[in-house]
Amino acid sequence: MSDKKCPGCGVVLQTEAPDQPGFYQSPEKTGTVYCQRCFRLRHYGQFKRAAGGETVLDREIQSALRKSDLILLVTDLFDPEGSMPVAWSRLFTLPVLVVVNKADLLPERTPWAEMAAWFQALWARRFPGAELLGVKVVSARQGGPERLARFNALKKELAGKKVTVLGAANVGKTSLLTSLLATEDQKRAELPTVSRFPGTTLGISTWTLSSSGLILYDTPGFLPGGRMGDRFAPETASRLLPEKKLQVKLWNIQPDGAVLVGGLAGIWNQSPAARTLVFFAGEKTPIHQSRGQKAEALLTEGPDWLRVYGQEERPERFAEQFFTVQPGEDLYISGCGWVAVKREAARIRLLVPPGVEVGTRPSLVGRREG
Ligand SMILES: Nc1nc2c(ncn2[C@@H]2O[C@H](COP(=O)(O)OP(=O)(O)OP(=O)(O)O)[C@@H](O)[C@H]2O)c(=O)[nH]1
Ligand SMILES: [Mg+2]
Repeated sequence: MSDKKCPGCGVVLQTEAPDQPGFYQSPEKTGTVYCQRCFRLRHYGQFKRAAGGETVLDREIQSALRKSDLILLVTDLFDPEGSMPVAWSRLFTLPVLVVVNKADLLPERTPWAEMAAWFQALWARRFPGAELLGVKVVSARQGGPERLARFNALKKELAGKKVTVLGAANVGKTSLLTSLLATEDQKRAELPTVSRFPGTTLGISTWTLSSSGLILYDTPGFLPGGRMGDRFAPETASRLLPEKKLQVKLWNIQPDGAVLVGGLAGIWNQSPAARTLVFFAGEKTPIHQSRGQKAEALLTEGPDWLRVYGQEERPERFAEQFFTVQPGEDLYISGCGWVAVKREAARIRLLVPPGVEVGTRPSLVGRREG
């Protein structure tokens, strides 16, 4: 068997087992060969979840880390906590450059630079012992001349280094790598596969940017488990993520008023008076106002117009938690969105499927209006 890898997903190509990763059909084919799974994903948007090989993955990642000078940790602006889980401190055996991706999702007037300080503070809270080289805010989706300038600057900063690109699934590691490759003059016949589904990249692939002597190892994303999408099928996970913009709704919620998010989260105002709350979610996630018991019944029932999950994925139960959220703070629901509280502190009752990470934090956007 050859050890040639699929340039799309990084697994070793093979012609024997059609249901295993790396399978391709035309052994006589020369030039660029993608595996069948990448071919179908690239051409028809059809995604097949690959059986997990976590131990192999861990071993491969450790071997990439041993060859590297630094880690480029890709994080998702939409889900800072979900893309920086505390358990990852064991991986940070090298200096880490944090790249905050998907900055294009920010509301127009929000300066990108604010995000760097915000993520740096989150890093300090989560990984106090690890070495942080800096925080860069980028968008692999951004167009125009600014994009090239940003990625050229990043490339320059990494010049001559060997870098492992790490992060949670779907944060845009491969998109970022592709953006760096696009700064090179020479056009490549082979490019890695990017998709809206978590679990696209399956093995480690090595990419060299010869103009700057930069070597990048792209890696498969981890499923941290605390993100809402990690608990559902890839289609549902993908539907929860904003693609082009954040959905933002500012509402005055009466006492016992509730807001339901995608049939997956219920947020009740349990303060003695109305509260101004701002809801942030992906643009495909329905956000619906309701009240008291009726809201709870709707959440459990999950009618078609409310739910983002598939019929067979209905959560068996929801866990109840209570929070007092101060003005200038968010209540975040990892991988699903967040609620910002304005003017007065709000007492909130929250229902989400068990295991989803939730908590309060300094507001991510619009702090000065708080
Ligand atoms: N809005 C927005 N979407 C992005 C950006 N970068 C990547 N995406 C989208 O995020 C999704 C995941 O991108 P990938 O590059 O495949 O993510 P990954 O981290 O390599 O994912 P795995 O290989 O599954 O670990 C795709 O739908 C991308 O188009 C960005 O800067 N902005
Ligand atoms: Mg990838």
